[in-house]
Amino acid sequence: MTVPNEPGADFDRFQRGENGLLTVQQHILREQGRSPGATGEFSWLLSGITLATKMIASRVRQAGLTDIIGEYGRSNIQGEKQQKLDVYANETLLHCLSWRDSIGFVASEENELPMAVHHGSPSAKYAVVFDPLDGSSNIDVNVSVGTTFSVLRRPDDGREDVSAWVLQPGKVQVAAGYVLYGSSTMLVYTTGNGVHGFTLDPAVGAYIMSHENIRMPIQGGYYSVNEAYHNEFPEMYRAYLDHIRKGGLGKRYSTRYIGSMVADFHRTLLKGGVFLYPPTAESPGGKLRLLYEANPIAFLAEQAGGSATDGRGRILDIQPRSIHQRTPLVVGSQKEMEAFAKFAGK
Ligand code: AHM
Ligand code: MG
Repeated sequence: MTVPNEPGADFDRFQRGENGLLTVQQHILREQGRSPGATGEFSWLLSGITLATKMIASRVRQAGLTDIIGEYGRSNIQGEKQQKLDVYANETLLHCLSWRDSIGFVASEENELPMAVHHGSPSAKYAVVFDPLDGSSNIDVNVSVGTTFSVLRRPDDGREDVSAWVLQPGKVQVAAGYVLYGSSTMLVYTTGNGVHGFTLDPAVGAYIMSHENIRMPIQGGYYSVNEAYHNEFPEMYRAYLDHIRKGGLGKRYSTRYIGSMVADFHRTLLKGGVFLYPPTAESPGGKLRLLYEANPIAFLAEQAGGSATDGRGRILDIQPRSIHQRTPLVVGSQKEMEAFAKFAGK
């Protein structure tokens, strides 16, 4: 028996998510449908990230109840003490991504070297780099943490070494994003076609579209930097911050600094403003990692109408030399970034 469509029924509106029920998986499929020849591999890859981050979110939510708070007893490659949740988050992402045969290599903040997944296979088309739990020193005090990720395409020049796969400038990222484990859990991602935000509905276990096509305000009202290091910042950063404090951007600013880059950036993305992690005496090359922290954040910022620099040039133009390379980072709205460029002599 055939069931005729009700006359006038507009089923497209369901696919457009106009009923407020578009999941991230549906959104990825819809985005993918725009590129001819898309095979579905990419949405399967991203579903590895969404699955892993839902598992991480669940652990983060139970942090005070289970024996998951505190140090793991080892340090990572950066010499930083690993938290138990860092280890859980890393292993969960590695586990979920290892099932995706479109992935050739993965690289994590928590592992010294990238890991080969299916790189020998002709169907392996992507490398994924991530920080499994950014800002994890905040876990013990119930403050937001996040996961950042960046997806890169297999080099098309036949080079099969891991450096060629992973050490690519941010401007060629295929997709990037973060998950913020905050008062709610949110996934924010881009594939170069705008920035979209999804909130995890814990009752159904799905990320539901909550922020479509996020645009950063042209100017915000917050600057975000670790003021304790002020005297160590290079002169141009100190002069820029003084300029903001003295009302040089035409309004009174407040300061906000959470100490979790994902959370500090998320506020900057939605409310505008500027987030800075300049060079310091302890980290003269900056603290944040280029490949899996600065690059995804810079890609998102540019897609939302902002920009990101290392104080010398565009973050996304930097050719990485090593996997855990650090960089200074200044990211924010148009007006704040234009003012910074003047102080940076650009
Ligand atoms: P992590 O990857 O080891 O967690 O370190 C990165 C974090 C960022 O989330 C945050 O912006 C920065 O470190 C805070 O550092 P500081 O305490 O020096 O201000
Ligand atoms: Mg980290």
